[in-house]
Amino acid sequence: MTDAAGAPTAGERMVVLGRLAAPWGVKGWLKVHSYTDPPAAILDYPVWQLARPGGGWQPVKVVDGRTHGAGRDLVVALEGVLSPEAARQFSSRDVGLRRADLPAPKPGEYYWDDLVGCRVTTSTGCHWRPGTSRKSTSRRSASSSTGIRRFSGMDAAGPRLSIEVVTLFAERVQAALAMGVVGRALERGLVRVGTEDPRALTTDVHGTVDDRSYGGGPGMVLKVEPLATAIERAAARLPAGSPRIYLSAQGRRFDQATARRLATLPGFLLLAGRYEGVDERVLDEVIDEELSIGDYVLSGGELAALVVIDATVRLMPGVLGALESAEQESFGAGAQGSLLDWPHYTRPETWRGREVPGVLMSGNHAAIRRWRLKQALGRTAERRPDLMAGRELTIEEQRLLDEYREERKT
Ligand code: 9D3
Repeated sequence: MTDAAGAPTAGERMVVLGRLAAPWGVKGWLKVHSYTDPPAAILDYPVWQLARPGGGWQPVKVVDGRTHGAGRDLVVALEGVLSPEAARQFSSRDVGLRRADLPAPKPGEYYWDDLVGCRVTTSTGCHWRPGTSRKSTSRRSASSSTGIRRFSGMDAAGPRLSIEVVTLFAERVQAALAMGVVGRALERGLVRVGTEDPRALTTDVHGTVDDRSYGGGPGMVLKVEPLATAIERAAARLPAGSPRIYLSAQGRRFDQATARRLATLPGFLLLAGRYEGVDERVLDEVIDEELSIGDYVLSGGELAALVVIDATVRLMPGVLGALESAEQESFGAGAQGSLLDWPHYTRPETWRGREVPGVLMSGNHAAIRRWRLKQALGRTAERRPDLMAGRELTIEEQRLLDEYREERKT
């Protein structure tokens, strides 16, 4: 075991755990943006290595720390750093550890860093390559890489949700899924999304997937074959019983409750239509359910499929950080029905003569919570009375809503 308190020598493999941000408060604390999973796991290590601006690392002791807000941010006190001025010198510097100082992962768990450059195959046949892209804001030296992410379920579980999309635009669907929260879930192997393109199954030289509508009129209809074959091939890659869902303007409206239901399934198939639609007999024969994402006309089902996947995947355990999920439960996706969000502000304090509401600057957390709940209730009642209709208000909520309306009048 290396001496954690000593500075690493050149050439030792370093793993970046996070990045120090701005000074916080008056006692020399600093904000930290953590890359570990969960974010607070960075606090499990009492001594960090701090990247020097000119290269190299120096050890620093963490004497106190806790989570701050609902993202990957924490606040910490470093030994010997007692004023905001002292803390400022540490801003914007990476913190990390020697790879050798990290604990051995449990069986079936891997550090993301150790897999970079490898091709990973799970027992269920899902392939991907762990990459080095993570936070666009983090700069990395050649000797360090991406931050530690303990990856589990690789041999035993495999992806917990398997999705297939049947579409004429398979590559564009895959490209759109590579972004953001869903892209990360795919990268981590929590979810897999396969695609099947009916055009690839055609036998004629033109790759014909559509035909004229019986009865006449403009617009083409997706042909029975090769669509049915594509659906059945995609379905064969899913767990038995996975529902087959057709996205269409005639479907039942997709909502958060449907996303919650889909997130509990081991798999589902989405059929994205094009042209005027799909031959009705395919729907009768191989489709279980029809969903629409709202009352407007799209050019095809692909964007709707992406909406359904995004809303569903972010509800799966482990996809969002613990703090984001907790926030989601207390608001958006709660069982009592949802409220609209409250207003958000960041620096500067005054912008074009507009001030940040004073209560948010007060440091009075009880008052801030009340203000936010009041805004959420008031805005929901004003903008989405339909959401309020299904909601029982507590005495406090009713009082806050009355206050909101009273303040609006003046
Ligand atoms: C004759 C009317 N057609 C429009 C010119 C009907 C029509 C056909 C195909 C309307 C839309 C589409 C394509 N739409 C979808 O595939 C779709 C969709 C939508 O348009 N709105 C909301 N949700 C969805 S899910 C799939």
